Amino acid sequence: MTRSRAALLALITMVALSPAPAAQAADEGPEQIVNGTFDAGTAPWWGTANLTLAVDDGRLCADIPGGTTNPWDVIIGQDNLPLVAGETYAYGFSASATPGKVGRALIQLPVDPWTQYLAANPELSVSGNDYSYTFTAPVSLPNAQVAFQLGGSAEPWRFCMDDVSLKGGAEPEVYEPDTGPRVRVNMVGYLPSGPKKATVVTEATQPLEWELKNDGKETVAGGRTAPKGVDTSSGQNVHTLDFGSYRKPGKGYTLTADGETSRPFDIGADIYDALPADALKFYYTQRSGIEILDSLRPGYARPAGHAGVAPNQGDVNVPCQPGVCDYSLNVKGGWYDAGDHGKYVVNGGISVYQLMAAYERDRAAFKDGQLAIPESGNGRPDILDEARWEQEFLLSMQVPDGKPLAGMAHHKIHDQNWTGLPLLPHLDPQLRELHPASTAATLNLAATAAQAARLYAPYDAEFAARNLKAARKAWTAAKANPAKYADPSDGIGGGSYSDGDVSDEFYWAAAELYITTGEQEFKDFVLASPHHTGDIWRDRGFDWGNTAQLGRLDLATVPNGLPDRARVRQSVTEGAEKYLAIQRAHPYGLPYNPPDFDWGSNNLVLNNLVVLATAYDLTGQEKYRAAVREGMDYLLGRNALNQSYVTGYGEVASKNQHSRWYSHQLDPALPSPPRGTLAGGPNSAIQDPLAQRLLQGCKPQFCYIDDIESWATNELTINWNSPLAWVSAFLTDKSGRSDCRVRYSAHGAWPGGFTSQVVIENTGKETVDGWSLRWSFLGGQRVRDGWGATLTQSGATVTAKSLGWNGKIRPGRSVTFGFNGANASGPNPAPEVFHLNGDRCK
Ligand code: 9MR
Repeated sequence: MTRSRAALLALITMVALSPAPAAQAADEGPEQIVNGTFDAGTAPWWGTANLTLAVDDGRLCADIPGGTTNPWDVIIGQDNLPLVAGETYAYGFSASATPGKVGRALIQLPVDPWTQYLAANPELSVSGNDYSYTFTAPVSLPNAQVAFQLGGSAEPWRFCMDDVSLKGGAEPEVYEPDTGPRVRVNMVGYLPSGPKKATVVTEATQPLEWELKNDGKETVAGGRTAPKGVDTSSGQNVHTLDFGSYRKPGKGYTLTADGETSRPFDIGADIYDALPADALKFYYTQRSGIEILDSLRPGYARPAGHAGVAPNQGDVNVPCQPGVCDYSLNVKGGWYDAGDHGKYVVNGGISVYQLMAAYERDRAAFKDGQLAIPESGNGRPDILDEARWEQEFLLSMQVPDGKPLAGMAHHKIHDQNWTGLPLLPHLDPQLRELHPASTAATLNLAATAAQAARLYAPYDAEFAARNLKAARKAWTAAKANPAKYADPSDGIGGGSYSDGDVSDEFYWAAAELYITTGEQEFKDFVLASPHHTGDIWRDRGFDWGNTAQLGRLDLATVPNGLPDRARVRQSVTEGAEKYLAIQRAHPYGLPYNPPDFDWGSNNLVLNNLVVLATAYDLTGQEKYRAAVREGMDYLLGRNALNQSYVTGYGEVASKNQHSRWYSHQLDPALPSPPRGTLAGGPNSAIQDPLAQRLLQGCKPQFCYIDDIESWATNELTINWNSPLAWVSAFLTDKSGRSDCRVRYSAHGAWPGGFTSQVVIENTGKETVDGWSLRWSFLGGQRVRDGWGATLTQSGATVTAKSLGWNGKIRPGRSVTFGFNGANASGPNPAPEVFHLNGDRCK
């Protein structure tokens, strides 16, 4: 609010649609405008693309461009004001114009036919006046719009306003989420051999009886709950119940306790089987620069976005922001980041990394044809084709040779101004711009390109080599420009993704470059980095701005020659122990529990599950796998809101995530987000106006609303679906642990080739009768010919099968086979993970 406001009460233009007493009553009603005093900046006020809103001396001011034709060519507004039919409202504001002008003040329907409930033409003066009006709402509406139409002037002028107030009507709606039955379960289900826990919201302080019923309503198990007191993340008094000993697969189970019956759930080994592909299919409909085909995604077809066809202005020839560079780049393709049309190298990086990491964890799980994408059937795993769509974009963001900062990567490319919803990508008319190069973006490129270099080597040597070259160039450029930070205030038209500490990105990039090349420079850098030995396992989880964990996880799991590798692997289990302790103390089984939940908290939960899952991969200890399984329960319904955060999974699931093209909530002709889309989830900071209106004072788990307008709690993004894909692939990994030990040794090497010997030892008590041993090569190694086994190779995955005479391995005995192979360039490290007859050797 301005402190220098004239006390003068000027002549008031009245549109009095109701008698004075009602006006007084309305005046005393609740305030409907959010931040009408601009004490909290300009949000949630918006302006048309030709405006920059700013707070000046406590008022909202803007320079109004000249040369426009219609009043609506320049607008400042606020959305989502609730109106109640028959109620009278008092509307007021103060405003000034330099030079004086007549403005247009409207309260209206926010969409065609733009019905106006109040329309006034205030005469604005240089010294400023106060204006007030009353009107009676003819309809009830959850989302009326306050608009100041300021266009139509040949000359530019300056507009300022303050103390915008709309009072009256019903008390602002007290939002009460429908949380359904008080017994909270994973609505998708439980794995037969996994933990099975539920949470009961109750006032009881003593243990309660519980019953598990099958779909025939027969009680099949029972017990007593464990009171846990008040949970800080929800403010609820809760009990937990454990029915883990019941393992019989079936559909439609329910749990009853305290007179409440949970929503139904299944018990089955296959409950997550479709989730990895669904989580990954999301990326195709996020693609930029390519037509989305109805034949591949029924209901989601749309023309190519930003492919150089009007009204799009990009992305084939994108200039820099003024003063940033003197060239333009073709940066077509990639994935749209989220519900916006922006494409960001920081964030694209962690997303594509996690897809490639899921593949690197278990190559055999990912096949050609799984994702129904245009590249399906090309003989390469679809997950690599999908990741490549983004990786090609990241490569295109590198500053060309011969230009200042060559080798660095532009931080991002997006619209000049924020656009409204809905807006299909191909209809976006905004100017797109390249933003300055940043060290963080450059290191994201170096890391993912180094990772791509090794993963694509078996499929496409040219692409692998192109990535390695780009990675080296990016690394050198980042070393030369180690502190070029993205501007945190560069958040108009796109997110800022700024990060003032890139030492973790340096570590991640060095780790990937070292794993891929084995070279001393990267090894030295890794060993000297504080992130190599520090406790990097933050409670809040890793994310786009905290990436040291990505390097540490890969150094632990991907074969490499680090001298302290055992310690690195051990450090992952230390992180896992931390998350396990948080989960065990949490009555909703959540391995994440800061006092305030972060933006995108669901992805942080998943990233903590990635650490737990990696600890299981490294140690085979069941407690870590059980923790991953239990953590998933939270995302699929065992939570304070009793809802699943994955579209299409569970009886009540997020379906209105913030997006400009899956905008079904705003336009029934458009689709909802696809099955398998993760919502960002509870966010204590509730930055968007809808959440601010409805969720004020929320306990962390309640800071969420499944509404398209809630961009702070309910967006979808490429870096949130990526850990969902990773974790769900882990959950569907059916391989157990097998009593075997494999010794893989090099018996000879020559330029371009090698001979390996493999010994399989049966460390168990049962005779193995017929064996099949599977592993993956890290480099581009190829098996040529072998002895003692039938060897086949598909991409990076090699399978060795016993012959008639050596199929039996008795307890304590071993068999040996060998082969000649061809090397690719690079270190070609020996494999470390072996599966015997489908189960991983301990
Ligand atoms: O996910 C990002 C979150 O960590 C930040 O706190 C937030 C504010 O900078 O931005 C989020 O990212 C958004 C990005 O800036 C623009 N595209 C949508 C992203 C998800 O909301």
